[in-house]
Amino acid sequence: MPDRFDLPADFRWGAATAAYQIEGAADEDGRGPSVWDTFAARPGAVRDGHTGAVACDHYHRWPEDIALMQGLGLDGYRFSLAWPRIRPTGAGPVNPAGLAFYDRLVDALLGAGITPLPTLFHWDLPQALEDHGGWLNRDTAHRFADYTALVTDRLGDRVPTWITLNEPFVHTVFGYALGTHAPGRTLMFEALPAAHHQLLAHGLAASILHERGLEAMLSNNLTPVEPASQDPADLAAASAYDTLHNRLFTDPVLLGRYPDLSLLGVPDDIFGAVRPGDLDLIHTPGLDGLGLNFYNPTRVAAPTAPGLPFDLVDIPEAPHTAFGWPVVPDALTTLLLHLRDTYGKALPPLTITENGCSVDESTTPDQPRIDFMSAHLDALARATAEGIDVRGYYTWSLLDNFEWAEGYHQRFGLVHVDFATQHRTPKASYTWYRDLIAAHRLYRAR
Ligand code: IFM
Repeated sequence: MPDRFDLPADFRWGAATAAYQIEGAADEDGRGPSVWDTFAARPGAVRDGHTGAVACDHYHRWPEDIALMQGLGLDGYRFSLAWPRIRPTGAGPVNPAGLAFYDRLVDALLGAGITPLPTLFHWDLPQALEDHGGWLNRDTAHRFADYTALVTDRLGDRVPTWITLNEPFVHTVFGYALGTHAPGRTLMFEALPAAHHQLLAHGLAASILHERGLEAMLSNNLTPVEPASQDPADLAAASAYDTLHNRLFTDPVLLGRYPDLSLLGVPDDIFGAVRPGDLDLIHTPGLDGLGLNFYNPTRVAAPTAPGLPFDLVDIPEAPHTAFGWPVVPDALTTLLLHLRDTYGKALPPLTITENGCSVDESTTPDQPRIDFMSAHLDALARATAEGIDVRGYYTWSLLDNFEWAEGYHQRFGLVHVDFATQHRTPKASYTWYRDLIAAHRLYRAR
């Protein structure tokens, strides 16, 4: 049975973070407010009133964090750029200090032999754009294109590959449909224009990247969906959920069309958001790589109450992470085989741009994270042995950080952060990952 040592010789080992989750320095050097600053200030929005105002103070401590990456022997580092640090109102003047921060970071990464893999948007929309409707406003897609152009003018000479958006599914559903993330809108299916406008933003940005000779990727949270039973009602519910979570975002980009949205009771033109030519703008630039953020599969049953066309149910036979997410490593192999079977030649090379788990370190040592990562990497190797082109693995996350509505309560890092002192302490999983990276290099070089 193939295992992680059978991953390809040129496989890229990485770690991932995101700006609002680690940078802090929310009011420094001209950064503008983001939707997450506003949301986190709302009483009850984030557990225990935590905010990203200081987070891991990475804005000041990045040299120490790059040294930690070097200690791991990483090939690549995935991080995100804070749009409100670079263009504080999303559309107005550029903030030179913001651009200069990322310029220094990129140079230092390259100096350390680590390839930067930036994400342009990881949920921290400038608040000024949200005040005009955020992703419900088509204009935001054009502002994103402007921002892509100005950032790549500055960094494109040193950074060859860019991820446009992180997890548009999660941002749409948690941020605009359910209101558990910023900007806290509760529009249910009427949130879906926000999905379309993000996809349009991706397409416009991908064209700009290609015009500059750069590569464009898109990262989404994908999940294999399993029906709770073979009952036709459960099968229909699973199909509806698969449409919402996976196909709504992947089909337009890879196939140039939306799936059948009538399963969700949503009109084909997504409440008038889809205009003639939009699907070409989304699809035609093509993708140089699809980023998969994988955490767990989803079991779905027929709805038990009016409202949504599905119920999400637990997978009780699986172990669970501290966050309560089921741990099913084989589901990663299933997902990768399913993507190949569904998209065939339209599927670009894949990269795991996030995978990891939170561990309750007050009661448990770090072993569950090591078990999680090793089992998922073995599952990945079983897919690459079947011929699926997976180029790299970026674990979530380098550091414990601000876990959105959970504040600092979920620890996903390979490095422990004491949020009172900002002291960083590598965990057992850090040493394990470092040794795995070194051993894989040696093994493949034989
Ligand atoms: O912390 C998040 C990240 O920002 C996006 N993907 C999932 C992670 C864990 O919830």
